[in-house]
Amino acid sequence: MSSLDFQAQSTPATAPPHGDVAQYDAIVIGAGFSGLYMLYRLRQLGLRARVYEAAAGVGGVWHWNRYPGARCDSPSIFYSYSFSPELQQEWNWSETFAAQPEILRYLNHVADRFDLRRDIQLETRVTAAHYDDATRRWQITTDRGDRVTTRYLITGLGCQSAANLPQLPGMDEFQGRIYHTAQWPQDGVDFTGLRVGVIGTGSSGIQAIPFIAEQAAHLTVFQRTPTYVLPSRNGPMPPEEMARVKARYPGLRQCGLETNDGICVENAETQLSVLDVSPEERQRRLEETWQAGSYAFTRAFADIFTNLEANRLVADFVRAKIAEIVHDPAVAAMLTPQDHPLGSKRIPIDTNYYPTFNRPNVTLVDIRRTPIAALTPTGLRTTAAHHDLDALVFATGFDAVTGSLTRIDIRGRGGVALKDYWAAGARTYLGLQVAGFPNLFTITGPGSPSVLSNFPTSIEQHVDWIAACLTHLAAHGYTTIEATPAAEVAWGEQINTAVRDTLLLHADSWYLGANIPGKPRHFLAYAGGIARYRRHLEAVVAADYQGFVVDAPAP
Ligand code: NA7
Repeated sequence: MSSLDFQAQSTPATAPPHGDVAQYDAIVIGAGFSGLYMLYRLRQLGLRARVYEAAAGVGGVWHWNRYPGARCDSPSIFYSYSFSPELQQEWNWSETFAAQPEILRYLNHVADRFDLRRDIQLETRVTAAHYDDATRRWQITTDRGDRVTTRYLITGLGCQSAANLPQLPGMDEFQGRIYHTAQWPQDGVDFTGLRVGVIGTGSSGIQAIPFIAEQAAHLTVFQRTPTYVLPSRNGPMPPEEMARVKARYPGLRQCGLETNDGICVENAETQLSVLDVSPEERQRRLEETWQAGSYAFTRAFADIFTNLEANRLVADFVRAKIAEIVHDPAVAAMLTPQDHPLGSKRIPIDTNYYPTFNRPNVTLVDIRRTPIAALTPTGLRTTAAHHDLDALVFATGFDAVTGSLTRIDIRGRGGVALKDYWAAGARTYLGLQVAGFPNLFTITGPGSPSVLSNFPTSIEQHVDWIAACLTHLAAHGYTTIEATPAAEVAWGEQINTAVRDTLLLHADSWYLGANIPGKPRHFLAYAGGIARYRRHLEAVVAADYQGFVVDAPAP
C-alpha cells in the first residue's frame, strides 16, 4: 500500500490538549530505528503523535553504545530503512559494516530529512503507562513530570537497551573507573597508559577489546564463555559497489524479505548439506566462505544451524582457525568454544579479535575456571589471583528483549503490571501485543523474529503492520484492539515449534534469558525466520485480525 492510500484513510487528529493533560492518539517510547519510522507512519495516518526518548539525542542503541570499535554486524546496505526510495538513493555507506558514528549520523539525517524532531521529546524517560478501562486510554507519566493520555501506546524500546551490570562484591571499593559498553561516556574514554580489565566476550567485548588493547598499557580480558567469532572482512564500500546496490535495491530488499534474517547474500543460498560432501570439499567450501567473511560462511551449507553433526564439523573448522591464529596454545585453547554449537549463542563478527591475544600487553583470564571473587580498591581478585586495574569495562550485555519493557511501570486492564503478567515468562501474540493490554503495540517485542533478524527489516515489518492495523481500526470506527489469551497460547506453541527445529536451545544464551539471574528461562524470539513470520502476519490480517478482539468490553 502506498503512503497516499494511508493518507486517504487517515483519521483526523483527536481533540487538542484540554486541561493540563495533553491527549494524543499515539505515544511512542524510544527514538531509535523503531520510533523514528513509527512516527513517520503515524504522521502519514494523520494521527497526533509524540515520541519520548530518554537520551539527549535520537538513535536508540546507536546513541548509547559508543564504546571503541562499536560497529553493526549486519551489512550496511541492509542495516538501513527501505521505506523511502529517495532516502535509499541519497545515502552512501562508507564501509560494508558501518561503525556506530556513521549509523548515528544516518539516523540523525532521517530525523531531519523527514522533519521528525518537532514531535520528539528528548531527555524524557517514560516511567509509567497505565491503561484506564473507563476512558480506554493510556495514562503516561515521565520523569520530567509530563502527564499525557493516549489512545495507542507503541514501544520502540529496542531489544538490547536495558544494560546488564552484574553486582560484584567490592564494587563500591574499586578506586578506578567503571564503564559499561552500553552506557559509554559521550566524549569517549582515553585508556592511554592504563591497566584495563574487560569482563565479557560477546559482540560488544569482541569489538572493543582490539581497540582497548591498542591504547591501554595492559589489557586483561575476563572471559566466562568463549564464543565462535567470524571474520567480518569489513572494508571501505567502493563507490561503484554502492552505485550497483542502489540500482538494484528493490530486488535486494525483496530477496532479503525471503530469507530467515532479512539479509540477502547473492548467490549464497544453498541446499547443500555439510554431510553430503567429502571432507576435502567441505574444507574447500568453508575456507572459501571464511575468506569471504561472516554471512557467506554461515550460509556455506544449508544445515549448519539445524543439524548437530553438520554444526560440529563446521565448528571444528572454526576451532582449527583459532588454533592457527593464536600463537600460544594455552590461550588458543581458552578461546576455543567446546560446550555449545556454533550459532546457539549470537555469533560476533570481528576485526582483529583473535590476533589481539598475540599482543604482549594482553592477558586472558578464564573466569569459569577461576571465578571473580571480588573487586578490590586496586583491581579484581579471582579465586586464583589478583589483577591490578585502573579501569574496568563491563561488556556484560543486556537484560535482553524484555528488560526494556518491564523496567517501565506498564499496567493493563485492572491495573495488572506487565512485569507480573510476565513473571513466569514473556507472553505475547506475534510479539506485537499482550492480552489484557489493549492498544499496546510492542515493536520487535518478545516472540517476534527481532534478535534473530536484521533489525531494520523486522522493525519495518512491525511498523507497517501496526500502521495498517490502526488504519483498519479507524476505517471501522473501533476504539481498541487486543490479543486474546488463547491467541497468545497458540503463538507460544508456534515459538516453541520453530525453535525446536534449530540448535538454539543447546546453549545458555541471552536468547533464553540465561544471562540474568532469576530470569524465567524460555526462548524470547520467533525462530521461524522473517519470511515465515510475515506469512503469519498476513494470514492474521486476511482472517480479519484473527486472535485479536476489537472494542472488548471492560471485564
Ligand atoms: P552479550 O552477547 O550478552 O555478551 C555479554 C558477555 O558478558 C558474555 O561473554 C557473557 O558471558 C559475559 N557476562 C555476562 N554477565 C557476566 C557476569 N556476571 N560475569 C562474567 N561475565 C559475564 O552482550 P553484548 O553487549 O556483547 O552483545 C549483545 C548484543 O548487542 C549483540 O549480540 C548484538 O546484537 C548487539 P556468558 O556468555 O553469558 O557466559
